[in-house]
Amino acid sequence: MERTLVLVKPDAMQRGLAGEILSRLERRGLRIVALRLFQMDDELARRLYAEHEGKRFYEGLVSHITACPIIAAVFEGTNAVETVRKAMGATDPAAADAGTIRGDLALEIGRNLIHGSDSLESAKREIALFYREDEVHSYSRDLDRWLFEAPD
Ligand code: 3AN
Repeated sequence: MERTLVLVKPDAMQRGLAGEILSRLERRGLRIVALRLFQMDDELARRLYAEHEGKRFYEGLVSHITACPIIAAVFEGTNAVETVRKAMGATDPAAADAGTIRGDLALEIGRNLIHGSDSLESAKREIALFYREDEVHSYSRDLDRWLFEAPD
């Protein structure tokens, strides 16, 4: 079982797409183990996007992600990191496949609706930016045995 961080970004919140985005991931079978609505401050945004510091789109990225409340969620499941990345689609929605969140619902790279951790290592770092360990829940659902061959 893997865990991954998902952010429903300000453009998605403003467009009323939070439910749709969370629902797509939940219907895939992933389990929500943490969820919160809150507004990121400048410092947290800069920590989250540290790898992009200095790039020409960096300041725009920071001001966009802090523009209004967002949803930070942790999803858990088999191959959660890769599964969420595939469901998101390519970073640039223009290149994202139909059937993906970005390919179906977005047009531009700076308005691409969703963030998902890009590796297990990033997921661990990013989850820790948003949640204490005891805020990420461990639980099972009755249907898990119909989704996971080895639920525990
Ligand atoms: P992803 O969100 O697919 O993991 P990253 O981590 O490379 O993509 O980029 C983080 C965010 O930075 C993207 N979601 C996008 O909003 C923004 N971004 C990345 N590359 C560009 C770019 N070339 N121009 C504008 N914004 C970009």
